[in-house]
Amino acid sequence: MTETDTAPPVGGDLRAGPRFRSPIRGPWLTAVLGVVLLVGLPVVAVTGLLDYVAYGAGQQIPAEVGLLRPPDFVFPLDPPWLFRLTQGVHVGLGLVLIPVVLAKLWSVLPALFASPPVRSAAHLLERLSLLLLVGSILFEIVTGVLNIQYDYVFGFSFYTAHYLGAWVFMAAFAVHVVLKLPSAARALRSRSLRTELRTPLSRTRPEEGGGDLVADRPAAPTVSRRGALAVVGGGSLLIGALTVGQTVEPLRPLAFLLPRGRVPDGPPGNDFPVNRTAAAAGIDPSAVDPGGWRLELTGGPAPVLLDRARLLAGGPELPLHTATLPLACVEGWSAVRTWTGVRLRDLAAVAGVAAPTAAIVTSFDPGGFGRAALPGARVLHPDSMLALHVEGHDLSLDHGFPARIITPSTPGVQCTKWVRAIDFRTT
Ligand SMILES: Nc1nc2c(c(=O)[nH]1)N[C@H]1C(S)=C(S)[C@@H](COP(=O)(O)O)O[C@H]1N2
Ligand SMILES: [Mo]
Repeated sequence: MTETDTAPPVGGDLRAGPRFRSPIRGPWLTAVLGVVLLVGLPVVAVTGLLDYVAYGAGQQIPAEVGLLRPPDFVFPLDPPWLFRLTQGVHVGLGLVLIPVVLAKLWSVLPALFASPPVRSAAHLLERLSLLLLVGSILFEIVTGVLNIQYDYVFGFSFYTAHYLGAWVFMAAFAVHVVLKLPSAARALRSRSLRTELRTPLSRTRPEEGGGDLVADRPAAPTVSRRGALAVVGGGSLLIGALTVGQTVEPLRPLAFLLPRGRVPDGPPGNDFPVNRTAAAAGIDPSAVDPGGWRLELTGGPAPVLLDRARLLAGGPELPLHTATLPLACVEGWSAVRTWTGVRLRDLAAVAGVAAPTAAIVTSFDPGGFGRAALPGARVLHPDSMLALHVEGHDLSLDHGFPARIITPSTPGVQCTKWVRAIDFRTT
C-alpha cells in the first residue's frame, strides 16, 4: 500500500486521511528529536545573544528594539578567542541543527493540521504558541543562512530582524517546553532508544497509544526508526563537515558554505578570507599609497598626522607590538594570525588623550563597514592595535593596507580596514 492509493475520506479529518500515514510517526520519535533541540537550541540562542552584546557595544546594533536592547556591557576581551568561540558555535550549531528542526516539523505535521483546529481556549493558546514557534524558527533559519551567504535580499536590517525573531522564538520555545515536557517524558519512556537502534525495517511497527501524531490507518513502513534517525543525523554530520573548515583552517577547503574565498591565496601571510575586497569597497589605491597616506589622530589638543614610516619606526612612544589574535567574522569564519602594529592606547597618548572612553575609527571605505566605534576597554587593552603587518608581511590591499584595527575577542566587522583616522573620545 502506498500513501495515496486510498480515496480521501469525506468530511475532512486529515489525521485519518491519506496524507499522514507514516507508521514511524508518533510521540516517541517526536520526543527524541525534541530532546536534541531542547539541548541544542538554547545554546544557539545564548551564543547568538552574546554575539549581539559583543557587536552592539558602541554600535547601536540592533537598532531601536526598546526594552529588548541587549545589556550594554563590554564583551570580555580575555580570552581573545571568546568571540570566535561564541560566533562559531552560534553559526555552526545553528546550521547543524537544521536537519533536526526539519525532521521535528515533519514528525508533528499531523498535529499542525489536526481538526477541529481549535478544541478549547487552552488548545487555541497552544496552537498560537506553535504558530509563533514554527514561524520564528523558520524565520531565524532563513535569515541566518542568507546572512552567512552575504545575501541581503530582504528589505530590512538583518541584525534587527534576526534579533527580534530570536525573542519571539525564545518566548514560544519556553511555552512549548513547559506544555510538552510531561508528554515528551512519557513518550521517551514508552520505547527504548537502544532497542529502536537494533530494530530493522522488517520489525518496525507503528507506535501505540493514538493521539494526534499516530496515523489511524498506518501504511506499511518504508524506513525504520533507526533509519530515519540515521538520515537526520547524517544530514547534520554532513553540514557539520562542510562547516568546521570555517573555523579549523586545515579543513577550509571543505567549507563549502563559506561563500567567498574558500581557499584564499593571498600574498604571504594574507591567505585568509576577504569579505569585501578593496575594489568592492571602492578604495582608491592612490588614497592609501604610503607616499601620501597619513593617519589622522584627533580628540586631543590638536590633530596629529603620522605616516606609515613613523608608525613602523618603533621607539619608546610608539613601540611596535606583536600579538596572535583571531579575526572572527559574524558571518561564520575565523582565522588566527600574528599581527604587528602600534597599540591603540599608545596612539591615544600620542594624540594627547590620556584616558579615552571610546574611539571612532573611520576608513576610506565610503559605505558599508567603513566606520566603527570601539568602547574604551577595547581601546586600552594591551593587545588592541592598529596593525600594519600580518605574519611578518605587509597587509595586502584587500586586508586593509596600509593599516587596520585588530582587537581581542571582537567581531570582525569592527576590525576596520584602510584606516584613515581615529578620533579618541573622553565622554
Ligand atoms: N573599511 C572596512 N573595514 C572592514 C570591512 C569593510 O567592509 N570595510 N569589513 C569588515 C568585516 S565584516 C570583516 S569580517 C573583516 C574582514 O576582514 P578581511 O577582509 O581582512 O578578512 O573586515 C572588517 N573591516
Ligand atoms: Mo564580517
